[in-house]
Amino acid sequence: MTEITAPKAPVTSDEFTGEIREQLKYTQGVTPEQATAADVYVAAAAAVRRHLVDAWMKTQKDMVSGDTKAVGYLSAEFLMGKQLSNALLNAGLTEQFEAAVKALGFEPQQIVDAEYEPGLGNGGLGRLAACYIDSLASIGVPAFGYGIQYRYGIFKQKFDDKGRQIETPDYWLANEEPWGHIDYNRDQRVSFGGKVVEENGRRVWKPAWSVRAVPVDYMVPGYTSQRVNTLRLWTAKSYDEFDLLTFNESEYLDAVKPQVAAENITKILYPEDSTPQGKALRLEQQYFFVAASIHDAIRVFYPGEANPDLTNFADKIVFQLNDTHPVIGIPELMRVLMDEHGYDWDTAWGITQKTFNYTCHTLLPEALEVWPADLIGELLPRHLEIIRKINDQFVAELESKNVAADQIERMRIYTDDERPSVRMAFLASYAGSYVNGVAELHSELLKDVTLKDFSDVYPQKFANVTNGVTPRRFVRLSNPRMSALITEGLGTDRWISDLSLLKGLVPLADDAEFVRKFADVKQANKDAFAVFAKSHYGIDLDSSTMFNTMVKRLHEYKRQSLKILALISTYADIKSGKVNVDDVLPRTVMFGAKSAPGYAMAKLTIRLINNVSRVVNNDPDVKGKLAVHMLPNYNIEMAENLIPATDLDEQISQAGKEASGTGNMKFALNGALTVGTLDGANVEIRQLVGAENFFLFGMTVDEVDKLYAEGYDHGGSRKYYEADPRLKQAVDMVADGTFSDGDKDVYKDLVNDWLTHDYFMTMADFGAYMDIQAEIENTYREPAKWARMAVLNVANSGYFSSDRSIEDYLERIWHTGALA
Ligand code: 26W
Repeated sequence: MTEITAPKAPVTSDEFTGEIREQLKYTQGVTPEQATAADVYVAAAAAVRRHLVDAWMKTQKDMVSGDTKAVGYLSAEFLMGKQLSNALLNAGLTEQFEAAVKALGFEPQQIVDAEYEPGLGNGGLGRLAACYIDSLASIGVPAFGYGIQYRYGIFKQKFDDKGRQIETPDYWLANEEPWGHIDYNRDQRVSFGGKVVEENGRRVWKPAWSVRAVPVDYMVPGYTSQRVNTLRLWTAKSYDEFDLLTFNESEYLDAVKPQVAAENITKILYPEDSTPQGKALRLEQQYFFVAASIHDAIRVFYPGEANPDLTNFADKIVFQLNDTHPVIGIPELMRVLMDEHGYDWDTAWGITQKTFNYTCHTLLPEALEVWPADLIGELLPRHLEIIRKINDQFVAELESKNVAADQIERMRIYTDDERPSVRMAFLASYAGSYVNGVAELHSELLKDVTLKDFSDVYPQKFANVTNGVTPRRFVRLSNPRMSALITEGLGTDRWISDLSLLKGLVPLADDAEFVRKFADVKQANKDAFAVFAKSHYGIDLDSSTMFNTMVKRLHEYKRQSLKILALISTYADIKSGKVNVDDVLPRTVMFGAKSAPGYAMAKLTIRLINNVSRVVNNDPDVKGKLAVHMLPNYNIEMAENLIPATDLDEQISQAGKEASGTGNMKFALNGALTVGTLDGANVEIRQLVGAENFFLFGMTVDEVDKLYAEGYDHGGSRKYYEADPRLKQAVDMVADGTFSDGDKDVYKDLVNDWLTHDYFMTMADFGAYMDIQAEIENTYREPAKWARMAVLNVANSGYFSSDRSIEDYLERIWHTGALA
């Protein structure tokens, strides 16, 4: 007998149909006959929301009245994906919904498709935040996600006739958005500019202009926990004319200009991923949401108190800083405690240190935000004073610990050169209680390299929490066929809230019948994706070929170039007859990747992939053997459809560059095998699923360092090009115009980089990458063996649930837990 723990329906199908009809009639004003799929979507969303309200209110009440510390997850990005299916699952209303929409004359998929995906994040960091708030709610930890409701999310990606990326605006709020509730009655004032004056021996900030921060609240329902948390995204509104008149004459003109532009603060998500822009507007965004959130937390936890005792603030809420983007919250809390609540420096410092922790999500030094001090001084003069004082205190502390002068110089939060700047990662590392990396290797490298000076002085601050992904969205919802098989195999569906139970599938890897069913599920998912690809992208996929996927942001360190060069090489070998076409394993290679709009090399790589795709897919010589597609606009919906349909996943970053990766976890959990380097969480995936069930290739971090030391990036790559005819041929084909109608200029920057610089060592790892392909193909030719390996990947990947990550945060960093 199968144990079912999924939430039970609170109402019958007929009752739920009635609730949707009520919404249609009384809120939307349409009859069921008039209702379109979009109407029914809005009505269903409102109806399911009503079922979550009681648990939402109870969670808030218990959070404030109880003594369980809450978590405030401060993040500039929350990449949530569509909400309806997740809300229905957690409310126990999926079947009722399906029956209801059929009764109204629709197919469930039509209604789900009517939702527009919000894109309020760039990639891994934003999606991780979304997984974490799902897990916090599912475990029952009281929590707020605090962020920004951008009016334009990540751009929509199209390709022009030359294969170039075209960005178009993502106006996701063009139609009714039924999930967010804008709460004008819980607004906050956020101020900027002006100056700091001395009044009665105190420093007093006289800002020049203010913005109204209005919260938009999203319910975050837990799975089977009866808890519903809040995602509070702030939107900027300008105050009215009356408010402007309170400024004195001389400041009026200065005041009015930004006031008019106030709403621009939350207008757009910066599409930059890993290279900070240093733009004033971005700092405004960061301060805007963090200042509003800190004031909001005080309002929530000290309701109605004019003079709250904030000495216990860190017992009420702990703030997790999701990368450096919210780090300006540190001087803000200091300012609030001192200037608004009258605490002295030391008391404020003690509270602040206990309240904040910092997660670093990168290893690229250029991705660590550094703000020019004069910019901070212009926008936030009081904060700059506080930062400088923190720096002075820090330097004094280091001196008292006898830290060497040159090390102190390297560690300064406020640099003392001719153009002083503020290093946000250093500020966070000093001011917070804990600093964590996002995978074991990454945390080690943070300690040994990126933040070595800090870990030497403050070793007890450094922790690891390996990333995770929510099994609700990325297994249960995205892969219903495999989920049903897992539940059948385990005899329970409890794995959805305790993913370590997947271990129970290990013995089934030796059960031929189970493995066959597993392979059938994969095939059905591939067939379904072919249908999806036809309707969404107009392309024909052959689902009898191996589906080989590489989806992630386009970045040189992730090495999409390595994959495309390998592909070109295979193509050339088939064309030249070097390999017999009958010996080629049929493959469909799919890429999905957005490039930052200003990242020339990444954009050129997209153009190359599109043109390789054009040439290969139109070449009758390789038909049925090799197909390449660059799928446009990679987003959560595409991930949910493509990952369960993938046989082979590419995680081929240069060792020591990918902090963790989370796509890698989603693929392993959905029964794809990984070809990957020893980087980020690949290391842990390989350890857990077993080296024999993972296709490892390429240099290690130490080998990479050794090559750099030999001067690789100053001409070292050419040696590899000269030595390996496969590599030479592939590079030459890009250079000679094979993929640009004979135009040798199009890819010359790319080719030139490969041959003279190649910072991420694509050339050096090419040989190893080609060699592993033979092993991959031989394994794939034994379907039962491949499927068995895939089963073992699923069975041993339970560790990568974001529930486990959150448990680790609770134990190692937050020191709190679930509500009673
Ligand atoms: C504006 C500058 C900027 C923007 C974004 C700097 C840095 C970032 C992020 C840290 C980039 C990011 O998304 N990092 C990814 O975080 C994931 C979640 O921890 C990891 O799995 C990825 O390895 C890491 O690249």
